[in-house]
Amino acid sequence: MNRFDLLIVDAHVATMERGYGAIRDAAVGVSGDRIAWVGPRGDLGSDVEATTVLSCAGDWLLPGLIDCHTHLVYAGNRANEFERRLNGATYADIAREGGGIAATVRATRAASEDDLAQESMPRLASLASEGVTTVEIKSGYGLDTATEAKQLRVARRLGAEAGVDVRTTLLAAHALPAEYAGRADDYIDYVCRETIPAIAAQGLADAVDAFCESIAFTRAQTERVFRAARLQGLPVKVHADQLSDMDSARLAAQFGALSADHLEHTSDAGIAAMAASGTVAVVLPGAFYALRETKLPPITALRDAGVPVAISTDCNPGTSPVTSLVLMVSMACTLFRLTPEEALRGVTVNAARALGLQDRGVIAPGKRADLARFRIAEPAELAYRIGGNACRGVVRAGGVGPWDGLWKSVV
Ligand code: DI6
Ligand code: FE
Repeated sequence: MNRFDLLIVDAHVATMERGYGAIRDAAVGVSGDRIAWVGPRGDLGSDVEATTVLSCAGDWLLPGLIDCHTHLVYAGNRANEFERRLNGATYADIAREGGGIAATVRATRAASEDDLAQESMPRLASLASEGVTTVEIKSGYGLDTATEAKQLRVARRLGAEAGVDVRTTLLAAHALPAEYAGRADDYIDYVCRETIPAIAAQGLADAVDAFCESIAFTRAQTERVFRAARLQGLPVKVHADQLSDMDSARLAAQFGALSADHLEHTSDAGIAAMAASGTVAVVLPGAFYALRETKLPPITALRDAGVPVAISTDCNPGTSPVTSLVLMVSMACTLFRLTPEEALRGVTVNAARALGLQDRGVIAPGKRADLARFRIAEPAELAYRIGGNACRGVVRAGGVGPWDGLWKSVV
């Protein structure tokens, strides 16, 4: 007798275990917050009982989607800068004039925790409505310990309120705050001696990140941040080689980083080092698009080296004001030439890996029961569509979220 708390039938399943891992006319059994069974419906037999049975009405079930890189907790917006960039100003010009990240820092420092939560919740809700069940949220718009902590608390709170599993990342090394103008090493001292230990002591961060770039922090400063994170037992990530080759992907690999993100200017040496360390490459089509970048991330070299590739929204007010992960799947195929299979693995199994999570990203026995239901004829359709929302239901850690159509029965 197979006994489940939840049984989902009339479904096609893409397990993402190998390739798509497609099983047509499948069923998924859930016990507690874990997947207990997945396979062809016929293999389940008739000797089965379930507290709740849900029909997918012929839709596809994928692992709950994972957005592994966002900055979605912030105040204000920067539409004015986007207009200025279209009129010829560069991102770096605007940053040098005290705009850019600094503008969002001013607004975020001034906002109360409630205001920050209220402004940011629609961004998380938009991702959740698309079948996203895990989201990484970075700080980085406070640039002082108190405001970084405020951002991270709001991130955790939003997750609890939206029923989405939020992983938090401390990104105090995002930009140089005005009060440290011309004193970047002093600021990094402060981040390493005060901010990282204080945030770690409060248990507010699951990882530490840094922006290693000519308009942000040097390779040596980034290395100091990594060492301070390691002292607190926190894994690291880096915004690497986005606007120039800072050799920061190789630095990330040297520290066994979970991921190196952006990578438009990463060298072959950086890619080889990532392949050796198992560091995941996170590519960000939204920032590439909004900055009207022309240098593509080295997808072929990453693929040939066997580096796992993940995709995310990089949701932020400056370079990627987007709250659709599925649109990023489409753009990663069209702009970066990932295959639809690679792109969907980029928001499931590889995205989980970029967050150091082994318990999700695939549909397999023992894994967290995060599932997303899509009204599509085949998995590639999620990459083929531009816009629109094909999600028809989610299950989060075994709990049924919004679900289209009738519950089949309660027995
Ligand atoms: N790289 C980016 O593209 C964002 N942060 C980073 O390190 C930009 C963030 C912003 O402009 O607000
Ligand atoms: Fe980012």
